[in-house]
Amino acid sequence: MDERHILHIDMDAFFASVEQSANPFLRGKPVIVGGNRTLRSIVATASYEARAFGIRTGMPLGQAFRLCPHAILVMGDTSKYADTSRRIFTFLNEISPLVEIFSIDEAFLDLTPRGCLIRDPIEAAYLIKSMIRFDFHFTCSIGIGPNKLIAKLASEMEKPDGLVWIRKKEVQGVLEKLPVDKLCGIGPHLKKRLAHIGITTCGKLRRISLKTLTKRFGIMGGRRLYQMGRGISESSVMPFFSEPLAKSMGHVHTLSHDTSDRENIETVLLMLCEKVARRLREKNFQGRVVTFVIRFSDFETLSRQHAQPHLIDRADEILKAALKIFSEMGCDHRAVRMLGVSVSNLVQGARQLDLLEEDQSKRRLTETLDEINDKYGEFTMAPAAITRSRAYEPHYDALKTKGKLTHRLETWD
Ligand code: TTP
Ligand code: MG
Repeated sequence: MDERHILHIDMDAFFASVEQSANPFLRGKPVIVGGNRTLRSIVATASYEARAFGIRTGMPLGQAFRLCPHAILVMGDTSKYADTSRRIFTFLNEISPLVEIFSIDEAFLDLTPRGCLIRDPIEAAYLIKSMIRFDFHFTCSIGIGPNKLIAKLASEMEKPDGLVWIRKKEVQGVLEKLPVDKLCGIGPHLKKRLAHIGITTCGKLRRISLKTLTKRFGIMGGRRLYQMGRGISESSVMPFFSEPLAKSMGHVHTLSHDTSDRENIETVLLMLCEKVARRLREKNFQGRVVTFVIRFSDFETLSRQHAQPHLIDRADEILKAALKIFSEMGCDHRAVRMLGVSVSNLVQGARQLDLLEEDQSKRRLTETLDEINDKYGEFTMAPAAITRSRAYEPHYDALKTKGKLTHRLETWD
C-alpha cells in the first residue's frame, strides 16, 4: 500500500496574526494578545516580531513590556478567532473529506481518501498556505508525515511559515536524537518519569523493550510509548465534518403542574441550562445565540432569540441570556406550562479561548464539576441555586438521568 500522507496545519502566532490581519497598522509590529491590562495577566500569544524580543506565551505582561516597551497590547476577542478558524477549517474540508480539528488553530488532514481534491501533499500544502496568506494575510506551518504523530512533529520544526515533509523511511533518523517531549503526548510529567530511567531521546526510547515499558507504564501506556519511540501512531484522522454539524442544542421541560412562581420557573430554567451546557461541553461546542421558549397554561407559546457578544458554553451564561429574554417578554405573572432553552450558531473546538482570568477560574470550576458529574451522575454537583431551591426536588426527579444528589455547591454566582 502506498504511504499515507497526513498533513498537520498550525497557524503561526494565531491570535496575534488574526489581529494583524484585521488591523494593517499592527502588521510587522510586536503585538501581544492578552486578557487584561493588570500586570498579573499573562501573554496569550505574541506576534513573531514580539517573540524576537523574548516574549513568550504564558509570560506575565509586566515582564513582556520590560523586554519590549513598545509592544502593542491587544485585548483578546474570542469570537473573532473562532470565526477565522471556522473559515479556515471549512476551506481545508474542501481539499479532503478527512479533516480533524485538533485545536483552535490546528487541524490534521488526510490525503488518502478518494474524494480528495489534491493527492500530492506538497501541492496541497502550497494551496493551503497561499489561501491563508491571500484570504487572511498571515502564515501557517505545515508538517507532512505518514501519521499524525510525525506530521505534528514536522509542523513544529520550521516555524513560522514552515513546510516539512518527513517520509516513512526518514522517521528513524529524525527521531534518533530528538528529545522525547517533542512528541505530542509526552508532557513534563511523563518526560520526568522517562528521564528517571535514563530515557531522554526517542532513540533511547526505541531501544527499550516492550516488556520493560509495560512493566513501568502499564499495558496501554507501555505499548503507546513503544510505538512512539518508533514513530508509529495508530490514531486515525477523526473527521470532524463527517457528522453533520449540530445546528443547535437545547432542552425543553413540561412542568408537573402549571405555575407562575418565579423561583420555580427559574429553578427549572437553570437545570435546563445546566443540561444544555453539559451537552455543549461534551461535544466541545460553544454557541452564540440563545433561544428561550415558553408555553403558558393556555398553550400560547412564545420564543425569542438573543445573540451573545461572545461564544458561550456555561450554564450561568446561558441562564443570564434566557432570563433577560424572559423579563423582556413582560409576562411574569402568567402561569407557565413548559420551558425550553437552546444554544445555536455553534462552533466546535474553540475552547482554548479563555483569556480573561475570571473566565479561566470559572472554566476550571466547570470542568471539575463536569468530571464529578460524569463519574457519579448528572446533578451530583449542581449550583446551589438549584439544590437550595424549594422547587428543586420534583424537577430534579424529572430531569436527572442517573445518580444521586450528594453535594451542594454553595459558591456559584
Ligand atoms: P498555539 O498554536 O500554541 O500558538 P500560536 O499559534 O500563538 O503560535 P505558534 O506559531 O507557535 O503556533 O496556540 C494557538 C492560539 O491559542 C494562540 O494564538 C493563543 C491561544 N493560546 C492560549 O490562549 N493559551 C495558551 O496557553 C496557548 C498555548 C495558546
Ligand atoms: Mg499556532
